[in-house]
Amino acid sequence: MDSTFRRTPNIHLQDLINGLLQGNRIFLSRAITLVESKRADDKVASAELVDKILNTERKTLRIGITGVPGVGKSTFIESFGKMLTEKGKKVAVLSIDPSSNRSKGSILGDKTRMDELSKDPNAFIRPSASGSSLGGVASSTRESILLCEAAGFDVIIIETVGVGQSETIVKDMVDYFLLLMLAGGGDELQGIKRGIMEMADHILINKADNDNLKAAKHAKDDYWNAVHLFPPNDADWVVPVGLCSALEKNGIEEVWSEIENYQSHTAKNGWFEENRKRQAIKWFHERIHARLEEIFYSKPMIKEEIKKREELISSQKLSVRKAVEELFNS
Ligand SMILES: Nc1nc2c(ncn2[C@@H]2O[C@H](COP(=O)(O)OP(=O)(O)OP(=O)(O)O)[C@@H](O)[C@H]2O)c(=O)[nH]1
Ligand SMILES: [Mg+2]
Repeated sequence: MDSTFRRTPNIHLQDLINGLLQGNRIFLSRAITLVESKRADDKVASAELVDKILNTERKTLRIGITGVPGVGKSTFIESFGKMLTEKGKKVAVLSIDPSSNRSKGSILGDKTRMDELSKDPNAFIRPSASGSSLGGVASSTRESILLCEAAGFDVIIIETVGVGQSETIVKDMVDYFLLLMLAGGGDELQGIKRGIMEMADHILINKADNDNLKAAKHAKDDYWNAVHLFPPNDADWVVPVGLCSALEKNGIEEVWSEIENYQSHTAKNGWFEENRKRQAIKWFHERIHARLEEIFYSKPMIKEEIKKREELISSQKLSVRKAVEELFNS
C-alpha cells in the first residue's frame, strides 16, 4: 500500500473499489492488505470498502480445509483448485495459520506446493496474515473472503492447520468444512480431537496411494463407523468419508461431486442460507466484544489502574466486584 493511498483514502478508495469489482488481482491484493492493516485511518477506509462491496446476487461457495501439519492440505488444494479452474471456476485460496512464525509454516510451503495453481490466471492465492491475535486474523480473513467474492471468485478455499482453535474459527466462516486425515495412527496420535471430527462436513483420508492404500481403506471404514455414531448435524447431512491421493490426483472429482450434493441438499432444506446468516450475526457480536475490549484497554492509565488493583485483590483488601466497578467508573 503506497503512502498516497494512505493519505487520501477517500479519493483512491473509489479507484480501489472499481478495480476490485473489475476483478483486477492487484487491486484485490491491495484491498486485502488494507483490511489487514491495524492503522486507524486504514480501519476507517476498510469499513467503507467492505460496506461498498457487500454483495450481491452471485452464488459463491466457501470451503474450509483442515488437518494436521503435513497431511497434504496444500497439495490437495493444488489438485482440487486446478480441477475447479478447468471447470471454468475462479478459485481464491486464503489461509489461517495460528503458528505462522514456525519455520516450516504454510507461507513458504504454499509457494512451492501450489506451483501450478499460483500460475493459473483463474486462481488467486494469498498467504495468511500474521502477527496479530487469532481473532483479528479471523476477522480480516472474513473480509478477505468478501473481497474475493466481489472480485468475481466463485469458490473460496480457506486452509488452516489443525491445531489450536483455528478450526472452530474457520468452521464459522465457511459453507463446507473438509477434514483431511491420514491412515495409521488413531485420532489421538493425529492430534485430531473428536470435536473437530464432529464439525466436519466431509472426512477425507489423504495419501491413499502406493503402500499406504490398504491402511487407508481400513481407516476409511473405521472413520465411517465412528462418524455414524455422532448425532445428526445442523445441515441434516450424512458426512461422507472418502479416500484420496492429492499427489496423484485421485478421488478429487468425487470430493467435488459430494460438495455439489451438499449444496443442493442444503439449498433445499434452507440450511445454506440459514448458516450464512447465523455466521454473520455471530461475527457481528464477536466484533462488538473485540471493540469493547479495545476501547476499555485503551483508556489512559488503565494498565496502572489494573496493576494497583491486582495487588489490593491479592492481599484481600479489595473485592473483585468493587475493583471492576471502579475501573468502569473511572
Ligand atoms: N504420497 C502422498 N504424499 C502426499 C500426498 N499429499 C501430500 N503429500 C506430501 O505430504 C507432504 C506435505 O504436504 P502439504 O500439502 O504441504 O501438507 P500441508 O497439510 O499443507 O502441510 P502444512 O501446511 O505444513 O500444515 C508433501 O511432501 C507432499 O508431497 C498424497 O496424496 N500422497
Ligand atoms: Mg500447507
